[in-house]
Amino acid sequence: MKLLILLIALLALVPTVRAQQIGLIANTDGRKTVSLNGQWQTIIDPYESGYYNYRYQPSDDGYFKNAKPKSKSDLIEYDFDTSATLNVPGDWNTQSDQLFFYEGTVWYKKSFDYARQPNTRLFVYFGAANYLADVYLNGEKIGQHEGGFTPFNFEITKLVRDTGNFLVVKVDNKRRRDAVPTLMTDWWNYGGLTREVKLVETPATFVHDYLIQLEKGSRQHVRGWVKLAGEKLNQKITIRIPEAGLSKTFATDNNGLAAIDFNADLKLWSPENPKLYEVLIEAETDQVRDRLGFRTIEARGTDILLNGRPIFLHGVCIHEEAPLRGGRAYSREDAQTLLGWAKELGANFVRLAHYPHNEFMIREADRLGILVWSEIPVYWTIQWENPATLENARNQLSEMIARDKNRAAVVIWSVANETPLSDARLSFLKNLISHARSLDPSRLMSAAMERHYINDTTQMIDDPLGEYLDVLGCNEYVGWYDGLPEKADQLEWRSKYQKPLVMSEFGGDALYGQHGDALTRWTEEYQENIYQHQIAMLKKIPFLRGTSPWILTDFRSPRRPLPNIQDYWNRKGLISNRGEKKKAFYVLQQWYRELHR
Ligand code: GCB
Repeated sequence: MKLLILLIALLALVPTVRAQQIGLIANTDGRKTVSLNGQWQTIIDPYESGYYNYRYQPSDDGYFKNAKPKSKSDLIEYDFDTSATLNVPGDWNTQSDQLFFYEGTVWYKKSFDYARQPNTRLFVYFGAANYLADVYLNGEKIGQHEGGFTPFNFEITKLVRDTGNFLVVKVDNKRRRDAVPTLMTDWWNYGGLTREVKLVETPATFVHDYLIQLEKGSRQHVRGWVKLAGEKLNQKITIRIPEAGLSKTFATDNNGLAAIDFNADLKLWSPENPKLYEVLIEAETDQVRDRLGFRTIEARGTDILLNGRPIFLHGVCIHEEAPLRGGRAYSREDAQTLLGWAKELGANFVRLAHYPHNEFMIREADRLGILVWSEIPVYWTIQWENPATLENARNQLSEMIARDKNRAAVVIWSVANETPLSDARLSFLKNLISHARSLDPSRLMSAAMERHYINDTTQMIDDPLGEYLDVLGCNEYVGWYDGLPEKADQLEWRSKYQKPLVMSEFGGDALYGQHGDALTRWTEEYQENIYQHQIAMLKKIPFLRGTSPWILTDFRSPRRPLPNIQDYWNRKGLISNRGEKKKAFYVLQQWYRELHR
């Protein structure tokens, strides 16, 4: 009896099984996965009653318990199983009229069975949840994630059961002053589980992450690392590139880390020939495969060099909005349509604004040979002095780089868009830049900076941030917010820095089908006029090495209410939200065709 009491007392001391957390698993594509996409049961919870009790304390009995009445007298005021459903992936705003402008909490629930094999580990992986996600499995909290555009995963090995699992996610897209982005943006705050959700199975010790790429400036030397996670950290790692007849073996250290270093004669990836090699990363207990391109990217003087040769980035900005269907883009087909239009425009480059886009975009860009600028939503007026805001931005940057660092298409990481000058801002952004460089020493760093007039006809680029960047980015709206289109004709651009400039935004609004003379706002002719004068001006900037006008397609914005013209759309698209090409599209296309020759 005493023994029994002792045993019960001991058991009470054992903490409840808590799920472990591990950083992002690289390349879940190359693994055994089970999709949790499809309809999820959802509860709209504007007061967060499923999370807080009436004293506004976190409740032990929240909706994450997925409770059911045990008797006919039991009182339970929610029921996932009879609630409405939403499709995952997908924003909630475009799936239900009552959620169109909604900003708050929605609870999602999905049930699943999973017979886990011995010696395997299981993770639940989210492509993205905007903005704050609290994740529970079988009534237990497994983690929280902040940031609406980057992937995350939680381990559920110990909590998962063969049958009857319920995964509950509280997704909250309320804007916050201290968040990244902050309260004010010029894009729709689409909420929800906006990207795919899946279970990822791995061996007990597995290839957690890797970086395999050409060393900066070298066209033969492949350098990188492979990292194992698990108990058996000392292993042999073989990197194989069958098509190149390559097989190289390395050993991991006690932390499971192996340095990769070998010479290879590989066809280089470029927009003209986006060559991808199948690469196998084989450990003793695991193997993953990936398709990798090999290329170098450098900035020298005012030039951008791809594979050692100067290149002009002729591109366009894109928001992650689904063409034709509307709402957040999330699928390979969405990526193919958007990047297909960019190709038709003659682009070899896209700026994916203003946050990391879904992985299909990057993978398709890799396949199509389109160079990518990828950025985090450090936009306008972030809280520069708030250490938690900095930590949040650093984390979003880490997650963006963790997911996409092996993609040849990505050549530029950008840390900020149009942020106002101050010492606090500079030290915040310097911190992000050195963080990115420590995670990925090979890519170019940029930001859309501030610039100003030193007289009526001279624009000066001397933002102190420029000193820390490899590529200068500038947004300008001469002809739209800044004078009339002709103003561009007299404009001269100067820079304090001997560095390449990408004009990362310019343009103006036009409603497709609205016609008039070239000085009537909102007409296709006005927009066309802007592009004509802009192109003439851009051609005269000696240090210009790229352009990404604003923007490929019209996109939703709560800041754009003008009836019958905007109707909550930013109309700066070269293509309308219905896929119709405006006149300016053809003006730009013609210039890009000339550049291509
Ligand atoms: C900008 C912003 C972009 C806006 C655009 C506009 O400078 O970077 O997010 O949507 O201007 O249309 O005003």
